[in-house]
Amino acid sequence: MLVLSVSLILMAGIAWFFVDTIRHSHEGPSDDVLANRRTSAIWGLTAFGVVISVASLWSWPHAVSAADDVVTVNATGGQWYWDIDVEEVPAGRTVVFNAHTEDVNHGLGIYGPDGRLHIQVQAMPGYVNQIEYVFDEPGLYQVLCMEFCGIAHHDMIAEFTVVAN
Ligand SMILES: [Cu+2]
Repeated sequence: MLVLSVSLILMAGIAWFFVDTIRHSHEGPSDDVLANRRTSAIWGLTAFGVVISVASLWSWPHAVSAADDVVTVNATGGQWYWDIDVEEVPAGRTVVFNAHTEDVNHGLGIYGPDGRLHIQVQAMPGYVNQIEYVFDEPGLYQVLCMEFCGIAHHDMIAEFTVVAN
């Protein structure tokens, strides 16, 4: 909702700029006022873009916790399986998933006992993508593939259990 609101406000601002420019385009050749207005608009938008970029990217990249109580799970995808190196993870503790594949791109998606998607991360050959999560609800979780990767894409199902801590 916030993203939509900000997008609509920015689009309205850009639309106003275009309408205003078209309105003033009938006033004959460009004069100092119009040139100043353009210069101000360009510098204003540039400064605004820099502020928005810095503010929105400030917290990246997310540091993955290095604390001792972090549980690490290695999840390797392939056509067509998930190889998850744990069967149980504790609830209430940070779990770091190392997502990797042995062939093509896959998408690591983790669904809870209620069928809700909790987290997802792209799994790519040649990279280890990390995502961390704290499971609050014990139960059986499923790992599915979120990236169509071939004829048996739907068979990429693995499971692990979140146990009460
Ligand atoms: Cu896949």
